[in-house]
Amino acid sequence: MPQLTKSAELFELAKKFIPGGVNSPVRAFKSVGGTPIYMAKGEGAYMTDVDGNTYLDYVGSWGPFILGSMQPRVTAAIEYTLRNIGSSFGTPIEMEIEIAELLSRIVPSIEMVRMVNSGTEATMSAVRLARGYTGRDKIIKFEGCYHGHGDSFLIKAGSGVLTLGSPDSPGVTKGTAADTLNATYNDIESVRLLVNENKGDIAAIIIEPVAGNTGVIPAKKEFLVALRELCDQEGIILIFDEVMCGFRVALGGAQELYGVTPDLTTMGKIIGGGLPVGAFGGKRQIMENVAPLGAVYQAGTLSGNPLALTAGLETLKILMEENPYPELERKAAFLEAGFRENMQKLGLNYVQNRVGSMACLFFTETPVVDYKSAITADSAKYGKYFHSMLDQGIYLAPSQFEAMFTSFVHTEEDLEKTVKANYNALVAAHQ
Ligand code: HOZ
Repeated sequence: MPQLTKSAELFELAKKFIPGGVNSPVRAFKSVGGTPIYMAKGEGAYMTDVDGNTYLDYVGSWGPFILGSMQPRVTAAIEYTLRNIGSSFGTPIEMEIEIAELLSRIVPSIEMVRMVNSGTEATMSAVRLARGYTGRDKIIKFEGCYHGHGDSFLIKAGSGVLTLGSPDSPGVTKGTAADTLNATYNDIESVRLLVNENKGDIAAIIIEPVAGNTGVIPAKKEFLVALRELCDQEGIILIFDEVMCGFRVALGGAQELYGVTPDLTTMGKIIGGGLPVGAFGGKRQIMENVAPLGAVYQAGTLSGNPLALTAGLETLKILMEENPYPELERKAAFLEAGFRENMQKLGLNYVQNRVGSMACLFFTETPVVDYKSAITADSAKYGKYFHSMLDQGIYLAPSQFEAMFTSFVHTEEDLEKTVKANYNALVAAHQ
């Protein structure tokens, strides 16, 4: 069991100056109990905390580290840019064209793209663009999907708000809440109903095509196809939020995997290679409405800064050159099979959802296809499971409703260790 003396001291100090002691809520460990662990160093698939304990990392900075932390080529490229180019100019730079061209080559829906600084900025901007383009106000999202912390999205949202058990946030105006309609994931009739009740008023439907913030919930292909058709019929902009699943479930994201092309796509995480980045892009006809070409305003002091672009570009180049996806699938499937075998031995039958290297073990026997089925999972059991894994040196997301990310640098030995730890943690969860 790790000694966490220094982490505990730092958390006490942090609470004096930072709300809840953290800069993003889930990492506060509120739903799993205990106090957060302060990390001192990350390398490959491992993190070491301030007390000197080392953990096998399945959070990967919440998604970006598909190639592991401090990937040597990415680190060298960042270092080169910092020493030879600079950290920010606030002017156009050539690298912006390189990444825009690359993204338009990789992601099926993208013809034009705008770089921003986070996934939240990307989704807020994409929805504003959809509203500006269509002249309509309302949007449809899905219960339990999380699209960052923009006001429009904090209605029945997933991720931290679901983890803390308050999926609606104070501070969102009644007007904004009224413009956000919530449908049921994987249920096209629930979407049709809202569209018919709000005929001609819906600007956009935004969805995580692999939901990753209510645990992991794959969309059914026929559901995405039906969404596409409905949007075409009704003149609604279909937005895929691929901040989490983009470049993760396939190089071209969920849209490549499912063969369904949205009008706009939001991106982040992997395309920042561990530095803060987001992007939104899509059909030229729509993107041409973004300022200064069009009237829909969007801007950012650090947007397109060379450091973040370098990290993203190098990550994308490695993904293109090495095609880690079959290997990632094999590794994540090994974990899934190992966990299933452990559960069989223990007479347990919990649900595992997985798309490529995004996975979730839900502490429920109810198939998880949407928000309502996801919240049948027993968070208290997950908390015990989480702490037992942690005691065995494995760092999972401190919430039942987040994804477990396997990376390219998890070794056979790491995976075997994880399967063994899973057995012990399943036992611990039931004591
Ligand atoms: N809410 C994000 C994960 N889905 C990030 C959480 C964090 O960085 O603490």
